[in-house]
Amino acid sequence: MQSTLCLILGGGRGTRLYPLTKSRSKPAVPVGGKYRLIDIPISNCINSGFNQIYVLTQFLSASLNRHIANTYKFDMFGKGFVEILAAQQTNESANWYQGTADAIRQNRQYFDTGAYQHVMILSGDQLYRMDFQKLMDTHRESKADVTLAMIPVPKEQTSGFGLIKVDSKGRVNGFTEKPKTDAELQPFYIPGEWIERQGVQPNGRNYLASMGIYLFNTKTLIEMLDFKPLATDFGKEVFPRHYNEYRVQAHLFDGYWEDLGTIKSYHEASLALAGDHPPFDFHSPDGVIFTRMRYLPASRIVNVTLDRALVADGCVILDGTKIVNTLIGVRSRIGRNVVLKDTVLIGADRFETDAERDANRTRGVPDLGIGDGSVIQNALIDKDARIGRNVKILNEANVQEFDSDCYSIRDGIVVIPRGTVIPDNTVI
Ligand code: ADQ
Ligand code: ADP
Repeated sequence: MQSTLCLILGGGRGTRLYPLTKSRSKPAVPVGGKYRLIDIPISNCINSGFNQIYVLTQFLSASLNRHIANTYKFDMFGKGFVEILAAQQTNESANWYQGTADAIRQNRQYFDTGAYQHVMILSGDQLYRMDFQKLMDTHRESKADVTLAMIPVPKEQTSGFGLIKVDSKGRVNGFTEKPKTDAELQPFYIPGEWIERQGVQPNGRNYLASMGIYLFNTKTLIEMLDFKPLATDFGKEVFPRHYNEYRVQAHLFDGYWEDLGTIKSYHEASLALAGDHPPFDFHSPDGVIFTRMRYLPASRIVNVTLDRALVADGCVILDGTKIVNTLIGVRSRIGRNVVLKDTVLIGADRFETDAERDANRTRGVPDLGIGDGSVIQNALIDKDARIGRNVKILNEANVQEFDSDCYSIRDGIVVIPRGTVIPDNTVI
């Protein structure tokens, strides 16, 4: 009875990533030009030797199902499986998942079987590469009931995380979720020497933030989930309640780890992939990130200036275009004399034929992709958008938040939702 079940939290309502989550569940959100968010934690599990995986999501989406079914095939991974568990009305419950602990509790039938000694709970919206065997080593060596993966962060970044206090051996003796004031934060200061003793350079990072990655003994998980009043959330309730009576251990991680849960963090982390020495490297030889094979042709790039660009498969980029610090997703078609700067282009689901493009002309509809002469800066263009000719997306008024049928603005980033048509000469 040594096996470990991995449960990936695929996302609540996904409101912070809206409008990327307008027509898809969070795990299905594209990332890195050709992957989906869910590929990251699943690949980490598989690369760490954990291949029994459920993805918990709020609604069944055909595209997520298809992606998982086509990518993670049984015969590739031995006795493993990757399956989706969508919140649904059952005899026991008529509710959507109310929070992380509730989502896990509603699926206890899958781990409360006697077959799994450990349950590893992961978030579905983070970009990182981690060997979970090391987490397991810490868990075993410290004989913990539950082990939390922690990353050192500086004070400025503490407000979005669960923070811990630890004793000299790394046993957790304090937990607070998203402290709001300095007074709340103060007891969670960790001396640099403690962090250094764990083999990690603190570099001014004196707080330990929970990465939302938890390794439980199954028995402990069940006890904590059954504890009354029933907890909805791990960070808000389960850990603050139980760190005292159980052996809760911290496992330190010191690699790149970024939460992609908001438009701003998604945009920033995506653009970082296009830079020199990207902090997360899809080209790394260890830890392949899996995704669905698409059999796309290589990209055709005519007379184009590219400076810090990540270009996925199947793109066509035409004459006179200039691309700076930009991520270009699968099947993107970019016209002539276009300027793209600090922009994430998610791509398209299909290629248009010449005949379809002729028909677009007759109907006065722009082609799929970006039309000639358009200038786009600091934007996020979702799949299958049709951006006309000479469109300007510059947000010159520097609007921070806005919503309309055609576009949204989040933290100053203009987001064009999936399938939107932006007519020629539009200025945003
Ligand atoms: P948050 O990221 O704010 O903090 P939360 O919204 O609970 O936490 O999300 C954790 C993960 O669970 C995300 O992947 C999210 O998409 C998913 N999730 C949330 N609600 C869900 C639901 N109802 N059904 C299915 N999945 C759901 C948490 C911890 C902090 C920690 C940060 C690290 O609470 O302590 O520091 O994660 O990012
Ligand atoms: P993405 O992963 O970016 O959505 P895919 O390459 O998976 O793109 O799919 C491209 C298009 O083909 C999408 O419109 C998708 O819905 C469709 N598609 C992919 N696989 C299938 C399938 N097995 N059956 C039907 N449609 C599919």
